[in-house]
Amino acid sequence: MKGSRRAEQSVDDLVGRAREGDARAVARLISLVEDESPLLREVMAALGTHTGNAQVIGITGSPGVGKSTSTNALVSELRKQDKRVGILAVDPSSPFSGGALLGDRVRMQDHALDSAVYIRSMASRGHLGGLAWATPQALRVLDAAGCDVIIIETVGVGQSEVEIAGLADTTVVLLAPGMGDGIQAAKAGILEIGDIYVINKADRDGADQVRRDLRSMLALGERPEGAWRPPIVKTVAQSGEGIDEVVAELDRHRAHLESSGEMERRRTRRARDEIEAIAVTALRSRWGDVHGRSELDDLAAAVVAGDRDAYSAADELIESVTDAPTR
Ligand SMILES: Nc1nc2c(ncn2[C@@H]2O[C@H](COP(=O)(O)OP(=O)(O)OP(=O)(O)O)[C@@H](O)[C@H]2O)c(=O)[nH]1
Ligand SMILES: [Mg+2]
Repeated sequence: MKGSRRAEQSVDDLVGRAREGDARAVARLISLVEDESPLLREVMAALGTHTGNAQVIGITGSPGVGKSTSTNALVSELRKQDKRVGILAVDPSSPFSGGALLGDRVRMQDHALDSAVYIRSMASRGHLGGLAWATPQALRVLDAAGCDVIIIETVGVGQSEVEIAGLADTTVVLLAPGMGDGIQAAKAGILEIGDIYVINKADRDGADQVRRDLRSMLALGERPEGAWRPPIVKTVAQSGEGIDEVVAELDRHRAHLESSGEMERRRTRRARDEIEAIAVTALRSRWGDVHGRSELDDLAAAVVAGDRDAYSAADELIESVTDAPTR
């Protein structure tokens, strides 16, 4: 009892400090997410009422296309507007945070000492629920911590791109000349997920060709009247050229989401996915315990003895697994 009260106090304290923008408290809370801590239930209950303000931007694209450099430049632009920014660099393929993402930190170091910018790398492989489970929880933490804008950067590896699109209000797809992106675009299904397309490395030859290819591919998809037409912006992330235009398009897209009711729909869909991911993860982790249970042995013995059938045994097992409260 005493222990749980202490845990409660520390959760309240952590949440309180995170809400004041204390970076260490934010870091601790996101670590609880990464560790799938049993305390998360309390954390989320405490955070619940303080979220829903942040604008969530997903940035995706092939490795090396310039996502981190663009994020760095975007943050500079957003800081001019005095916005608090959270950055989640998610590597869906790596079981470790840090490591492969170290380079990202280097490219974002313009903001390393800015207390209004919070940068965090997160790994999601190895998590039972993967990206779909961990990222929304981390988003809630950053949202509650007062971030006006949260940027999720992920390395584009097929499914993860689509998952990120599901988590963001606005998805920015980066392409660059000389990366064979024209073909990749069609393959990875990014033509469906981009709200804004950015052709980065416009200082290189071929940017206009990529733009033409992309424009004709986007034009092939039918869009209903009044629907958002994804703009294409050219940038040189290293020098910051074109980044102001990206920010303007982000604002325009946000306004569109709000006026069309799409924001509400996206957020509701997100909450639904989140609930589902939590529920499925909880069920799966409980299911993992079933193997070792004597109950299963007893049911098996009863089936072998002809005392009952396998279906009713399975029903009983499901009931016993789902009766316990969710952790
Ligand atoms: N010429 C040119 N190079 C750029 C531009 N933007 C980024 N780069 C370079 O491209 C390389 C990759 O940039 P990153 O920002 O790390 O790309 P990324 O998409 O985050 O890469 P991953 O996280 O590894 O997938 C770096 O060497 C950047 O300096 C640009 O606009 N023009
Ligand atoms: Mg990167």
